[in-house]
Amino acid sequence: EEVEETYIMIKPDGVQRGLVGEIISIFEKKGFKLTGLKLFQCPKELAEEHYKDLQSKSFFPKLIDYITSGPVVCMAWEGIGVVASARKLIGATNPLNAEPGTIRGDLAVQTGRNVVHGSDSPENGKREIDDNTALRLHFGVITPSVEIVIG
Ligand code: DAT
Ligand code: MG
Repeated sequence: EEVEETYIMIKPDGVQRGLVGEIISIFEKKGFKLTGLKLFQCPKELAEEHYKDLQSKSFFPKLIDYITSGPVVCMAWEGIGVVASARKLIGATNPLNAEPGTIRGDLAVQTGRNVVHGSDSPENGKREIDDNTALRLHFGVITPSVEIVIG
């Protein structure tokens, strides 16, 4: 049980449907720590880099069109076991297979409109937040946590 970071992205449909607050709230209530947040129009090249593992899939062009179709909310969340836990909170890739109580299970129907992305491993979490030069450049806003000391 290690402190990890995961990259969570609310996809264009989630932003357009006004689900940003609800989705952020799920991770906040679980107890994870928000360490970075940005509303961002993803350029095509960055979307292709983000999903490069899926390059050979037939749905790849549609996936890129979808992700670049409107602003996304890019977030970094930190906590013990946050990568796997966030994947559980998000639910299965196909929302019709996602359990009720999960984000995709409750809020989505189509795989191609599944509202939210979450890193699938601590390594990819790190890559998606830190190691990817383009993402870091655009994400840019990750700030060290601020400690408020009273008294
Ligand atoms: P996940 O987002 O659950 O990690 P993934 O990494 O396998 O799933 O795929 C990334 C995204 O690509 C997924 O959220 C939606 C899209 N996608 C995956 N499989 C698909 C398919 N069979 N048809 C259409 N879109 C698909
Ligand atoms: Mg994935």
